[in-house]
Amino acid sequence: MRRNDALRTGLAFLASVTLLAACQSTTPGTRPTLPQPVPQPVPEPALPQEGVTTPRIVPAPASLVIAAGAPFELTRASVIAVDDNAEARAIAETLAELLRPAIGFPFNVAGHGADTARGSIRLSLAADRATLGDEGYELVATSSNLRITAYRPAGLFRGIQTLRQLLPTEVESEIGSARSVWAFPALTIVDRPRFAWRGAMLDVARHFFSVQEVKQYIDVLALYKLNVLHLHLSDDQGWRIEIKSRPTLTSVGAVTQVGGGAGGFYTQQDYQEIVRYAQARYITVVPEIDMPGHTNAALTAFPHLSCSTRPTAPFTGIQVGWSTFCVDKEETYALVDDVVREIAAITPGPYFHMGGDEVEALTHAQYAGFVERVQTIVHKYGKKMIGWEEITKARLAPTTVAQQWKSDSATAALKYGSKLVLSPAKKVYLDMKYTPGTELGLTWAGHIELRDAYEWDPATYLSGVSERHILGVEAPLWSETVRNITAVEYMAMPRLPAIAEVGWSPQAQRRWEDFRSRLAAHVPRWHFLGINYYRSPQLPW
Ligand code: TNX
Repeated sequence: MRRNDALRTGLAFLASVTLLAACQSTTPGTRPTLPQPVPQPVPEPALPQEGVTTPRIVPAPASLVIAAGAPFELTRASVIAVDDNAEARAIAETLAELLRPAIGFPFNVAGHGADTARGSIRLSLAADRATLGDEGYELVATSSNLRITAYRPAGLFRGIQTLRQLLPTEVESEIGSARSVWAFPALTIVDRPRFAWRGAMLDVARHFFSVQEVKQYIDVLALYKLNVLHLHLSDDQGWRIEIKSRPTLTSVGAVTQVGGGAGGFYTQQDYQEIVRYAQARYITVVPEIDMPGHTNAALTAFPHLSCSTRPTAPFTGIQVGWSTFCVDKEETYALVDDVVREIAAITPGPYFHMGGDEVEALTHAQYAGFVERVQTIVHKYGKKMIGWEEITKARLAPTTVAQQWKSDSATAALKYGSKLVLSPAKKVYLDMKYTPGTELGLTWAGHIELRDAYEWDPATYLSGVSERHILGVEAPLWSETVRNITAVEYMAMPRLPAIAEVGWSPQAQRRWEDFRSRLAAHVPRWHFLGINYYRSPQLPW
């Protein structure tokens, strides 16, 4: 017994040292030629190891230590015991609903203390674990049970995504699997995100996406622990959200899209359904109404507010920079007020995105004055403002966030005490082609293969911008060439999980060779989930 204990401790220590060594063995400028697998426990001869899966978690957890000894295994008697807390209970139900179809065990959700059966799972909220932060969790799996502890419910939700990835990929199947052993090595994971904002933006203006399609994208975000869905709700080609005080915005402004298709829009009820679906996955929706440029669709409804370089008419092309509100007309601000008020009222998240990009038809002073007035309106309705990096031409409030995308102009935000969200087009624009041969996508920021999206560090990307200035990272998917969710997934996968890891995992833990071997193990998961993807030659197939 004693010998065994010592052996276990020794092996756990060895495992963590090996993991560290795997992370540190690369000399600058050289790359390991072999994938660095997560260390495996030495199997104890008496125990069946067949069917035990190796942890391949994306994004990589902050710390993972494999313990010696028998693996954790789900059994027919496994229950999910949970605190007496409505949110924790809902998360337990979500987990049970994920596990039941494939595994076929009952997975009863029960009160705390009901976790005596071998292979049970306990979800607990711990008021004394503030160091885990809002989204962190600890997952401890032993041969007898598994416990996920978090400070906040969001941490429990992130923790069950890890549990899901620890289990064999067939767990994603909706029909019973033939597999009989659902096990993974005993281990301890302590994990929390590097950045508070880990986002994905979907452009529903250039092409419109149904509520169902947006939910499908949210499912992908949830699996990779992303926590912001930024919806680009208006652009020259279409206005995509109902504004009850301004019905023509949608009756006139939503009738088409790039290429001339039918377009469409979300009723406020549709939008709230998306918000609730995201909320249940601890994802914040950030609505964007792009202005003063990119406003042709709104201007087809209100032509007298147009100071554009061409007459307003439905637009189905992809050229940018030519449309603008007349920023010197008071009626423009009445429209903005109505829009911000109505959207703020149905948006529980703290942010309203005002766009602000690519305005070529205004003077510097006109543009800056407009941004400052919109900022006041956003504050009036209780939201913080975010805008593309161009907004740094204006005087910003310290709570305003600038979203970097093309240059270092965003750094001007720092003098106001504002923070940055980094979306460098060369790294994270999911609408860029992977290679010259990619059928979909644009090329203005270059080609972005998986490795390009993975290998960069937000804290060293812009000179003068360090970790503390950065709220997080976000991957935009502009939809000029992307017409449906299958195409969205083709452009997002596998790059989105790479960017999710950039935002979540400690920089010192990130190694390309290790990442690509972990991510390759997720592809069968995507097959079960019906997620489309680009077969990047950079993944070890
Ligand atoms: C630039 S990024 C834009 C979008 C386009 C995108 C295409 C940004 C703030 N503006 O209007 O859709 O390029 O990649």
